[in-house]
Amino acid sequence: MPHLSYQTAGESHGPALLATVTGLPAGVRLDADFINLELSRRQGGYGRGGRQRIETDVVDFLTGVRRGKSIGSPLTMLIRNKDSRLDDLAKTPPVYRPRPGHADLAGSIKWLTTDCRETLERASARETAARVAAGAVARCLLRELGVEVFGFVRQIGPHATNAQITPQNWRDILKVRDASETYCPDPAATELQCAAIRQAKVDKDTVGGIVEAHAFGCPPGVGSSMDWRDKLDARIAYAVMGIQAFKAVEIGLGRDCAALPGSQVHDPIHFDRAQQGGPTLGFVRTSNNAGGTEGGMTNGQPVVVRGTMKPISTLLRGLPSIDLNTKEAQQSQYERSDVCAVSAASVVMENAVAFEIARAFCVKFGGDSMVEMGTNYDTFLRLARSLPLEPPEMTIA
Ligand code: EPS
Repeated sequence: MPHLSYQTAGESHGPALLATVTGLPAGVRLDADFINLELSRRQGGYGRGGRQRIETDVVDFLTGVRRGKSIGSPLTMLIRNKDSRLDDLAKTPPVYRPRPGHADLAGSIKWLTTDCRETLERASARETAARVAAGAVARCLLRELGVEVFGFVRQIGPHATNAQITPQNWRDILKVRDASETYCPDPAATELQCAAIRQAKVDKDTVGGIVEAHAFGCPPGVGSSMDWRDKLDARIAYAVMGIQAFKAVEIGLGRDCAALPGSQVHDPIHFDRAQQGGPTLGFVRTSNNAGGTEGGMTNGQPVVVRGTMKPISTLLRGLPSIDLNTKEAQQSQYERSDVCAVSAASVVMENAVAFEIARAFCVKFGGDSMVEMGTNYDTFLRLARSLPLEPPEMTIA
């Protein structure tokens, strides 16, 4: 059986974007409204450019679905681009002055052309719409197993929130996030973030930030420590670093663990019989510095991921660059873009993280249908709750 996987296709100004999800069990209820809501959230956020006023991203299921449920075959989704003009030379002219920070220079050399457009059309963050669609499909599967993923903006420019997210409060925090123009669950921080974006626009500059995703409801033991390629934290890091403009990823305490002693980093283990029926199986922690993963596996605590997005590399005022044809010094070219896309990036990361968690669930509890997968999952939980399965071996002194 193939592993749950996805591929995207499409250029920013081509006719459409495509996402193909393979390895999805049959019988997953595909909530088109939810998928489209995630797509529209990705289009939003303070600081977005003119493109989002043109597009209304919605999925068309082309393959793999019958009567609203997956049927086990490759699932293809199409998102049409209204601003489709790739072959129109007047509307999509060549780009000869690469933008520092963008894929322009490296791509042009790689594909032996001086026209950066051939690279930038695919490198554009427009492609993330297809990734959100794939991640939202994965979340439809995860929901059937009681797993929810919540993403938000932690910081834009220097303005951060110190909101604490827990399994108990995240649904309330989600409402505060949804009321924020920057998707930050903190009205005071939102105001400062919007002001920073406004100032960047005046300065013809751009701003980056930090986004965070929390996954709730994962039991211990999803992922693996047997092979580095199957470590869940490694897979998540790979997926997050694959998002346009991301320069860092952290799990839990992340790089802050470097300065602290082990006694302040590692999360003490307790057993709470009252919580045995829940996804933690009763193995609770007084902190979650590990961000829900130990040894590449979930440990029953929320999976906590942070990603850092650099400021967008398309600046209205340009940056020192060259003309690739003449090699003469020139300011980099301006293409319509966003001043800040950190809010959109929070939606992209939460869905990209969800996909990796769903993938690991399919590896551990896999089956050809959701019924089979659900049964495997329940069996695992039952066995894990009845540990030890055999009386512990005693050593005789
Ligand atoms: C984007 C669409 C693009 C850009 C942006 C993201 O549309 P256009 O190029 O037509 O304005 O606004 O792309 C980038 C940030 C980039 O690096 O290329 C979208 O739909 O998210």
